[in-house]
Amino acid sequence: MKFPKDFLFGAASASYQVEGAWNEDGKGVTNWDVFSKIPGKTFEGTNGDVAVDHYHRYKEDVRLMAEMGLESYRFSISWARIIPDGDGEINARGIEFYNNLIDECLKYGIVPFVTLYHWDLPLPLEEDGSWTNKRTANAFAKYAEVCFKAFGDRVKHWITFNETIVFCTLGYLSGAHPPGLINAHKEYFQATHNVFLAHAMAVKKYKELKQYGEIGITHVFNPAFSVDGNEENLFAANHANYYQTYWYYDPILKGEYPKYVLEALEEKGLTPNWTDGELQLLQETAGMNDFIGLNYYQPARVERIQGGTEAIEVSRDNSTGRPGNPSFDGVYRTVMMDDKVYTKWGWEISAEGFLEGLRMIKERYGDVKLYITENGLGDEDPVIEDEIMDVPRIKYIEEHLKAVKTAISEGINLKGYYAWSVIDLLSWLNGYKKQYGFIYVDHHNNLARKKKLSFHWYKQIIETRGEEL
Ligand code: BGP
Repeated sequence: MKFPKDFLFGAASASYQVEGAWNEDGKGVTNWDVFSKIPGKTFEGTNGDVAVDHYHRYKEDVRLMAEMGLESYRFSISWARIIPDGDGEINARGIEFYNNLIDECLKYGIVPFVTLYHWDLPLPLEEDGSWTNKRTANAFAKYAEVCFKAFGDRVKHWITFNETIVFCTLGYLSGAHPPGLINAHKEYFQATHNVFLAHAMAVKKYKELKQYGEIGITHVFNPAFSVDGNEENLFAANHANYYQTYWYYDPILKGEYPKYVLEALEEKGLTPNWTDGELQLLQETAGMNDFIGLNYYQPARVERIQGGTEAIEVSRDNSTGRPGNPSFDGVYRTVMMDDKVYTKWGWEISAEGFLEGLRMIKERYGDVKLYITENGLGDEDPVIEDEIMDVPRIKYIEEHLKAVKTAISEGINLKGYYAWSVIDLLSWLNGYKKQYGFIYVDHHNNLARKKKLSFHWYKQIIETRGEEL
């Protein structure tokens, strides 16, 4: 079977991780411009000041994407390029950069799939309470409108937010991302609500503008499975799904929060500060979402914690996705299992978990349109006689694309796949050491680009529309 004609084969990036040019052409300073420079926060003190210089080399990069046969490029807009202080004047040079990037994609027939927020927040908003302040949500809605009006004639696929769970969990529970708070439970839930609110406002505005494209949100897709058939562990996995998945997906797709979590928050005094009008807006806009984007890297293997709350021990290292952390409420812990396979960074490799999770999504949310907006292997790529032989990446993507194919044949409404990442880029907490791209960037030779083995492989997959998978 070939993949359906309307299925998009893509790859992704994010502004802070590729662009560089952090203080050029009127761009405002962001939370990450500051946070990454706090000693100890990032791997070997890496930051995105230069990143892989996509800002200046986007033409070369898009040309390589075209050569690979890429059908769609998912990238994010840096809010601070468009509105430098987050909530004020528009910067024409910022608009110009993204106009150029979009036009460059379209020149080759590459469909731009645009994320409005991939974690780089203008500093004045960060300093004014970040996502715990409703001002940030309102400012986001205005920024989104500016983007729809500037780019919406050519951009027909919009993602409001990337992975709310990550920037809120790392920002308010483990302190590994800005604003760097630890165990701030109340702020954590407040921030998530304010993001959903901002999303709802942007979706409503987009529909009012009648641009006839599609809009949705991208969430982490981290389905939780019990380590065994033990009742306590099964309970723990269900609990994890409520907090890690349904809390995020329900307000978007069902327009309301899951009661199971709401009741616990009420009891603990953690209910976000919200108005009836806001809750109504979530209801009103739920049906307007055209799709949901899933970023899948690994499932969660979960066991019940016996004997009360475990303190979260906080470090950069245990915030990088490796299992082993207790949940914030001390109910469960994620674990590594002897019979599973892991990447060098301890992320489980499981295409089966992916497929099972997709079935879970269909069961709970019906036929909602899905895109896999990220999936890929972080590795230190093997170099053999100057060639980047990233065979493990090929294998990883191959297995996951097969799962996508099976899902489609089962009637799951999946319309595209975006590998993370199109090019090697800055990993937020792991520097340049952890590679994901089809295109290699040589940090010892003026950031020169080079095609990896996976580049040729993905080209072939796209050309044959995955027939042999
Ligand atoms: C996702 C983010 C990406 C990217 C990816 C890989 O959570 O959306 O921006 O960073 O994970 O993560 P890492 O670089 O930590 O391996």
